[in-house]
This record gives sequence, structure tokens and C-alpha cells, in this order.
Amino acid sequence: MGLMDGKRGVIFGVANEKSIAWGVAQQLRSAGAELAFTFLNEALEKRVRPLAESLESKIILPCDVAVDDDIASVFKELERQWGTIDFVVHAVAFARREDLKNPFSQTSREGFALAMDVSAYSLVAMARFAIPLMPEGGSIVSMSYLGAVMAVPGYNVMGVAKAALESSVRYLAAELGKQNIRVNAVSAGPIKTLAASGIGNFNDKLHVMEERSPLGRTVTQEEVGKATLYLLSDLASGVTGEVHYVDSGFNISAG
Ligand code: NAD
Ligand code: 0WE
Repeated sequence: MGLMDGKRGVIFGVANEKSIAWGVAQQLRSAGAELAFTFLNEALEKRVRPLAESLESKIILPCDVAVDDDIASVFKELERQWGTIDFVVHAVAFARREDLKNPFSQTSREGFALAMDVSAYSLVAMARFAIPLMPEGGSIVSMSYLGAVMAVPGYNVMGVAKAALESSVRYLAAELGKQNIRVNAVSAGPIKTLAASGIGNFNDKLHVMEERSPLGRTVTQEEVGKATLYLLSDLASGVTGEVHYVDSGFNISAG
């Protein structure tokens, strides 16, 4: 008997076995959920397909979340194969490398729009296409970071995008509560993933975290996965519009 027996959903954002989305997928599968996956491009398909198949997934689809037609195609295929779904995991973010390196004031209009589009608007688009597949309700969880609410050095335009993402979580939750669709975010502490490996001095950030956080260590993909499992399950049936911190307590002790 699993917490997610009989539940089906889609996970956006697995790039490899280090992805936070993969930590979430493993927890969901262990709890009995049936999973569909998306991948950004052919290079990533090579990584994602074997991972998805190792969890007995049969629905593995391409999706650039900056393209509405791609998102529409994913949910169309889920409707064709499953009829309805119970959950969506949004674990996608992107900003131009130079916008995470240069001073924030130098962010270009295009760079700002791209970060917002891929990292924040994509959640709204996913919700839009998921709603018709959740006639009895459902649960949507996205991934955020402390940089949404504090000016973390170097996080820059991604912090602005995460602020928009967290606000979108609240507006979606407020609107969709009547349809029993819950929308939440997990705010994770720094974890060494593909996205993080593109950040200069990321190891220094991990060490600061280890020194200053109440638990005295960084968090794992598994721990983020467990919190996400909770939010997607009926254990969290009364929880919506929340940003749930899984960051070793750093948010209460930073500085
Ligand atoms: P990751 O690189 O494993 O995952 C990021 C994913 O975003 C990749 O699968 C990539 O393919 C996907 N992506 C980027 N642009 C896309 C697009 N246009 N269309 C579709 N997919 C696209 O890194 P991660 O750290 O697991 O990141 C997952 C989420 O967790 C992100 O939202 C990130 O901001 C968030 N997060 C990460 C950390 C951390 O320290 N690693 C901390 C807090 C929150
Ligand atoms: O959300 C993120 C990082 C997301 C990300 C990473 C990259 C690297 C490669 C978005 N876009 C890109 N673009 C690239 O070209 N995190 C929460 C991880 C992260 O990034 C930081 C952090 C943390 C934590 C940047 C500065 C300070 C802390």
C-alpha cells in the first residue's frame, strides 16, 4: 500500500540522475505513483529515457516549456493515454549565463524576459493545460529558492523570476482551490545539480550553507523529493499556496 497508489502525474525537469526532479520521481514511484516524463532536447532524451524506463514509465515526451504548443502536446498525449491526471511537478529554470555573472543592473530586456518565461510563466502555462485533466482536483508543485525573497549575491534575474514563480503559486492556488487543485512550491537549499554546475563558486555556497544552517549540512535531492511527495499526496490535502522550505533551516539563520 503506497501513499500514491493509483495516482498518475507528469514530471518536467529531469536532466540526469542528479536532478532534483529525479529525486522527486524516485520518491513518487516508491510510493506507487505512475509517472510521465518530459525532456528538453535530444541530448537530454538520451539521459532521461533510461531513467524514466527504470521507473516503468511509458510516457516520455519532448517539451520546451517556452513553447505553448509543446506544453499543449504533452497534456494532449496524457489525456489520450490516461484521460485524467493527479499531479504535475515543475522543476525547470533557465537564465542566460551572463545574467548570473554580470551585475544585476546590467540584465538585458531579453535576458529578463527569457528567465521569466522559462522559470516562472511556464508554471502558469502548465496549470492552464493541466486544469481540464484534473476534473476532481489535483496537486501541482514547483521548485523555488531563497533568492526569491532575499538578494542572494549572483542569483540576480533568477531571484526575480523565482519571486514571480512564488507569487504565481499563490494566485494559481487562490483561483484553483474551488476545483480542489492545490498549488505549492518547495524552496530547496543549494544542491549540486547540472544547473548548479553552471554557477561559479558553487562549492563555496555549499560550504557557507554547511556552516550557517541549523542542521549543519546541505540538503539532498531525496529530502526535496520527500517534501514534494508530501505536498503531492493526500497528506497535504489542506495545504495550498505555500512555499515549503527544505533548506536545512538556512532561511532562518542566514547572515
Ligand atoms: P537540473 O539542471 O537538473 O534541472 C533543470 C531542468 O530545467 C533541466 O532538466 C533542464 O532541461 C530544464 N530546462 C531548462 N530550460 C528548459 C526549457 N526551456 N524547457 C524545458 N526544460 C527546461 O537542475 P536542478 O537544480 O535540479 O533544477 C530544478 C529546479 O530546482 C529549478 O527550478 C531550480 O531553480 C530549482 N532549484 C535548484 C536548486 C539547486 O541548488 N540545485 C535549489 C533550489 C531550487
Ligand atoms: O535556480 C538555480 C539555478 C538555475 C540556473 C542555473 C543556470 C546555470 C547554467 C538557471 N540558469 C542557468 N543558466 C546557465 O547557463 N539554483 C537555485 C541554483 C543556484 O544558482 C545560484 C545559486 C544557487 C543556489 C546562483 C548564485 C547564487 C546561488
